[in-house]
Amino acid sequence: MERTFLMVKPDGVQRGLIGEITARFEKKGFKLAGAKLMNISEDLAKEHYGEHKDRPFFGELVEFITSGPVFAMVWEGKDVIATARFMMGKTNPAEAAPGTIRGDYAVQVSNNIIHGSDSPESAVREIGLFFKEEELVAYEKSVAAWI
Ligand code: 3AN
Repeated sequence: MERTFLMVKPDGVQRGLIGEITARFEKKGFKLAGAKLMNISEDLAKEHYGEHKDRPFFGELVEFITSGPVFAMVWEGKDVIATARFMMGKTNPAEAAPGTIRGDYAVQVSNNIIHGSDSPESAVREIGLFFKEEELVAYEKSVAAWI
């Protein structure tokens, strides 16, 4: 079963959107495998966003993501990587469709509420950066047969 790494960013936590966001993925039919509220160190932020290190907004990005707690999660399910990205909406909230998380709750690209892995390789890398294997929980969910 596919896994992805999703994270409610500091703006989402401050605005009280953890419940609203996790509810969307639960109701969609995905299975939560791990979750924690945590502060991101500067080193972890730089590693996580390594692909953007030469972009002009890198400093701002690291400052923002370390500015307060984030809610890190691992979700499982069929095509969860692409489907979660679709549910998040486009990176720039101004272009994110209504009904998507960014389309409904965000205004600017620098504060766009949620992060989600963009490929299977990123998902493995990001899950490994944020979670130890023993923090992920394997269990049966009885509704799975219906989805
Ligand atoms: P996504 O988060 O949708 O995968 P990426 O990987 O292109 O988008 O960008 C990573 C993060 O960098 C975004 N979530 C956003 O917070 C930030 N970002 C992207 N473009 C800009 C920009 N032009 N100005 C400020 N921050 C940006």
